[in-house]
Amino acid sequence: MSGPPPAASPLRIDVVSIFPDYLAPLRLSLVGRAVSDGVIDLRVHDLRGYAHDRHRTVDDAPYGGGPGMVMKPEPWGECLDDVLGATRDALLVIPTPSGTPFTQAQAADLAQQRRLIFACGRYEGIDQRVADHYRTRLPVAELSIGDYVLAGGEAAALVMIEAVARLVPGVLGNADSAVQDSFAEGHGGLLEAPSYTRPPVWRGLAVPAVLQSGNHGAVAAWRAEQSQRRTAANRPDLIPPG
Ligand code: JAH
Repeated sequence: MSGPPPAASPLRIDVVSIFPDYLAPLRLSLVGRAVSDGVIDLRVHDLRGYAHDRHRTVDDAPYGGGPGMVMKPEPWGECLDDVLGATRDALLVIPTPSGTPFTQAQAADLAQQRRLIFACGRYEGIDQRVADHYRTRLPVAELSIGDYVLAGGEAAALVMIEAVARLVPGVLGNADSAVQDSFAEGHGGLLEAPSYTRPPVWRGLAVPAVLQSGNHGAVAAWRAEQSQRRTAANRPDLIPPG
């Protein structure tokens, strides 16, 4: 079947990693279809291709001592210079547990960019001079997807790219756009009410009667109450101070 025509100006996403195969899931599902359709121009780069020695070394011991290894700046500089070319019209994203929080609002911001470059570190992270140098050439965002430490930035990049991609025009179908709108509004910053589908009774558990009543006002009121209860129970930090 013929898909939609390629986007006039696709969002270009470059990802740099020493494990380029880690980004293979970006060829699947929703993001994969956007790539196949030309709505997203995805390019994955192997940082090791920019190492110089026979062992393709990309790491070294940390100045000041301490455990683990740090990614050397030179391969990153040569790789990012190559990926960037002459452009400053890009945002460089560095996933790191020391970054500012990645939120839905951040995802919406990233979806407005023409180009995103994800620099995925491993070991104890990338020599800080890489972020500091590129900040003199283009916007750089050191972003955290949550308060836990991963083995590298790749899994965080997958998360951020999926969250961004579904906000890019032409990635979701029309049916899903409405869903996206309701999430964007975020129920006034509260969690979603639970969802149900057929059958009406499953393993003795009934779908709440109000959802089958056809009374749209009653459904909306029930969902608002469920949102409030769930948010209070699971995310009290999201409840506005009263
Ligand atoms: C770990 C480079 N916020 C989640 C997150 C993001 C990145 C990393 N860890 C956690 C990470 C090691 C090296 C990045």
